Amino acid sequence: MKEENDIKETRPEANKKPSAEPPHELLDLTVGGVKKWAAGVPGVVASVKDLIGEKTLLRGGKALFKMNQFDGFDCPSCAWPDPDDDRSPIAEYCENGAKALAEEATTKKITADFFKNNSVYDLAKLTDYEIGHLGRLSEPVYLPKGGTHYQPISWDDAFKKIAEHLNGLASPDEAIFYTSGRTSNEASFVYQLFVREFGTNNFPDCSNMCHETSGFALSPTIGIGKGTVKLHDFYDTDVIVIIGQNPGTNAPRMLSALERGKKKGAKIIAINPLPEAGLMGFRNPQQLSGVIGGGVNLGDLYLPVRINGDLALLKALELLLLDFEKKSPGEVFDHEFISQKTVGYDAFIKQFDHYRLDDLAAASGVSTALLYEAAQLIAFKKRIIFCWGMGLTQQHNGVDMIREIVNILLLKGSIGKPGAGACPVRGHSNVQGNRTMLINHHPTAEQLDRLQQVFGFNPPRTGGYDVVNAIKAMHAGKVNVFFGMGGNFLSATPDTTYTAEAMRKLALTAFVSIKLNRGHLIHGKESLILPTKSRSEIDMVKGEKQFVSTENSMGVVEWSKGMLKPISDDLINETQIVCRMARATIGNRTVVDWQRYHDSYDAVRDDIEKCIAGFEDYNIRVKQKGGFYLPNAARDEQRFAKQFNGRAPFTLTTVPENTLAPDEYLMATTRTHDQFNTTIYGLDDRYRGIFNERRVVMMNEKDIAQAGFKPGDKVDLFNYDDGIERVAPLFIIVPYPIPERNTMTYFPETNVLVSVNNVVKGSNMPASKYVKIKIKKHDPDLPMRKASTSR
Ligand SMILES: Nc1nc2c(c(=O)[nH]1)N[C@H]1C(S)=C(S)[C@@H](COP(=O)(O)OP(=O)(O)OC[C@H]3O[C@@H](n4cnc5c(=O)[nH]c(N)nc54)[C@H](O)[C@@H]3O)O[C@H]1N2
Ligand SMILES: Nc1nc2c(c(=O)[nH]1)N[C@H]1C(S)=C(S)[C@@H](COP(=O)(O)OP(=O)(O)OC[C@H]3O[C@@H](n4cnc5c(=O)[nH]c(N)nc54)[C@H](O)[C@@H]3O)O[C@H]1N2
Ligand SMILES: [Mo]
Repeated sequence: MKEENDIKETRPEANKKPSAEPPHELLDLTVGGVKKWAAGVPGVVASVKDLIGEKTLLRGGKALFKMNQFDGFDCPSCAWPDPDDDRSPIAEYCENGAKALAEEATTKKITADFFKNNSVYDLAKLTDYEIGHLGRLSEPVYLPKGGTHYQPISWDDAFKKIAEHLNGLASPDEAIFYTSGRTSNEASFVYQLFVREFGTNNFPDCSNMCHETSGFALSPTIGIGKGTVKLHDFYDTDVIVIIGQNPGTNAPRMLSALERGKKKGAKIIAINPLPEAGLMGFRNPQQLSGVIGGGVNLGDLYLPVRINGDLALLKALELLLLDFEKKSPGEVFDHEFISQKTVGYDAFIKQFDHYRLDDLAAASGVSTALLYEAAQLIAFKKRIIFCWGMGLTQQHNGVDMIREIVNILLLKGSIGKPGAGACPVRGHSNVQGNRTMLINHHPTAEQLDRLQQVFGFNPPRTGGYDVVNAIKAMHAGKVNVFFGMGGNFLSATPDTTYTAEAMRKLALTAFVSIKLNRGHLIHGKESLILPTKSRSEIDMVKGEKQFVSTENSMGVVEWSKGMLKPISDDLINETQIVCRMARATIGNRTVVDWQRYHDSYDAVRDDIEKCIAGFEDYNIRVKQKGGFYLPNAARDEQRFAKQFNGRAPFTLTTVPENTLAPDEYLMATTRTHDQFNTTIYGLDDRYRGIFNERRVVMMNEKDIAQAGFKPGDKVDLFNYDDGIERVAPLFIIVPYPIPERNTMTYFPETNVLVSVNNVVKGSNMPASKYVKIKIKKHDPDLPMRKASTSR
């Protein structure tokens, strides 16, 4: 697929282009012990310190106490739900929510003058941490063809440029409209409406790198691509399994729910190649006992699965459960549920004639003794919740893994009843809402019919590009315009060198954003950066304070009202950006009253209600305390897949053969405790005991010795997928309790190693947690991206 010169970009002659990667330079690593506790005093101290560090203590501090409150705004960090009833009067937030708020509440800002003094090339020499800490974007800027510096542009002229480019395309499918997961329901709805009226379904979105795998796995089995539990289910359950997810860092408020469940007797099983702090113990910062010590031991059982060993592990559990069932018929499996609510049970059970526990245990990397303990914890319990995250969704066979989880839930009848079910833990705070609002490259015919009935235009019927296909289409020259509603497409996506080439081929890139990021520096021939309001800021429209709404990980739609003064008077909210772009582009042929939406979000919500099921009386119910739940037939009625008359099928999967060459390792890319995706809050990964360095590769001690390395050695990482060499130079080896032949690194630094063709079967997501790498002693002659010298 790639040509020889595709890889040349990391060679010296290419250094004249702005760097698509953070500088290849090391800081000053220190290594402490792996932590066994999450949150507690250091968590709270770290969050307050962060706000002070951003000189925003007053601004941010005031806002913190409104975050996730009934009349406040939705935390911009993760999608974990807020309690339906009793929200902490002190604060319903966590350390990482506070960091996310500090990021956007900063009083620092970037003006057009700043861009005049700093070329795009020079800005790209900064680290991602430095770029993120330059401050908030405060006015629209434009990079002309051949230009080296972004320069000021009026909003009207910016929309005119976009309109010119879009209207000049040979086909609407030559434009791509990306969405990150912070965009509100209201802005998402008008966005997809404009893009569909313009004429394309090219909606790559961050779900295509996140939980697309979950949706793809769940829809055909349980009939809905979303989870089936409510927060309350965690408070009264028997077993919670957390597989491939790191709640202590990425959904810290989940720990309070685990703590509550645990106190009522729930057992927690953690399945992860790393003994993550949040899976082991928790000190609740919102309760006095958590602040002064105490704390709860969370994990009852930790299974150190090998990277990608999960399918074998889940099958081993099923095999053991079957054994228990044979010994105590009817006590382990829920036969009434199986016969009434499922199909395919006999074929499913039959497959186990061919599996041996020892083989499955060996493939999973977990001992038969530990597997037996896990099966025993589950076997005689009725209420089981499975939670999962990127550790599964970003595996090449992630769809199978999630369907295997569904198989277990079906065997146990543990779905669609209190204290039980499937819980994909979503990422971005409104990523689930974006999808519900039809930001989707493959909408269903019914969804499009509905749009047509309500609005009268004929929406495009052919599917559009997802993230991976968008990159390939841009690279192949089939696309000319990229519009990004938030996010950092370049740094979040795989195969950085290839993706950068793809972006550089475009005629126009336009990015709506609150902060500058590297993605804005790898641009098309012309480029626009359009600054918008953050969720915590007041949104006045025609003298009236507006609110938006979002949907959390458990399908609750709730309002969100900003309360901080916007950082600049020249910011336009996302809904109005879309309305003005629509008017500029299709104003003379549109059937939609964009001015109405521009002037009132109530009007947007009224029309959402007409188009999308579950939003009846939207404007009334969204104002109720705690919002409202969207319907979920799997959860509420045990009604599953339509094509099986409401039953759920068991799925037959196969255990993959994972062969590695003698000098190969599997690499999973993950987040530190100090980042939100590509936004780097700080340089520490406190719970993992790794400080002041991101270019590290975590390795098993035995592997380090066997390869002739020592802890602290400098190495280069290579990937050879598609027959080409990808290199990520200059990493430091950190010995870590991780299974042999497995390694862990941080993204976005190692995205350069992930082939655009290394995808999850079915969902077409990048398999960023299944990357084959080689590790070689650092070669000082390797061409490298140097950091800015002015620092
Ligand atoms: N503070 C903060 N919060 C966030 C984010 C953030 O970056 N920072 N990001 C948000 C977003 S968009 C998302 S999607 C979520 C992501 O939240 P998570 O799903 O927790 O994402 P990751 O940190 O990528 O990795 C999850 C875990 O997978 C494990 N893992 C890796 N490979 C395997 C494997 O083969 N098997 C198993 N069982 N486990 C494996 C890793 O050790 C890690 O503990 O968090 C959201 N919340
Ligand atoms: N190797 C590897 N790659 C991964 C992952 C991984 O685990 N490993 N995880 C993947 C996952 S799960 C995800 S979700 C993607 C994330 O992909 P994205 O969502 O594209 O990336 P983010 O880093 O979350 O986007 C951050 C940017 O969004 C902008 N922003 C923040 N708030 C707002 C707002 O309110 N409005 C607007 N318009 N802009 C805003 C800021 O300017 C910031 O620079 O990355 C994926 N990439
Ligand atoms: Mo995500």
